Amino acid sequence: MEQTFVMVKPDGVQRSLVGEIIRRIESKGYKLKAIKFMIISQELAREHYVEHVDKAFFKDLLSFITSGPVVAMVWEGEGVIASMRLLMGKTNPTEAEPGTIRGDLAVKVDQNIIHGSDSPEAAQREISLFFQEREIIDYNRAIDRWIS
Ligand code: IDP
Ligand code: MG
Repeated sequence: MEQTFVMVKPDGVQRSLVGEIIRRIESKGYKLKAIKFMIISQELAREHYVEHVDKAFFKDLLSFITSGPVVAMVWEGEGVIASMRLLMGKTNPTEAEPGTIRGDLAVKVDQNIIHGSDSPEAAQREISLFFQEREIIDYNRAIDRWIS
């Protein structure tokens, strides 16, 4: 079953939106596989955002993402990688549709409260950056037969 990496960024934690964000993903029907409350190191931040190393905003992005605790998670379900991107909404919250997490809860592109992997390759890479295999939990839910 497909898995993706999701993170409530430091602004989401500071704004007490962790529960609201998890509620939306849970309500959709996806299954929580791993979760960690942590402060990201400079090294991990660089590695996570390596695709943006040449961007003008890279330095600010690193200081932002390391500025406070985040909630790192693995979520599982059918089509979860692309679907999570839809639930999140566009990168720039001013362009994100109402009904999406960013569309409903954020305003600025550099404070857009949530990260989600953008492809199967990114999902695999990011999951293994943040989690060891033994931290990803296999379990059954009684409701799974109503969802997948
Ligand atoms: P994504 O988070 O929707 O995948 P990316 O293009 O991968 O968006 O960019 C990573 C993060 O970098 C964004 O979520 C946002 O926080 C930040 N970012 C992207 N573009 C800009 C920008 O133009 N100015 C400042 N920060 C940006
Ligand atoms: Mg991205």
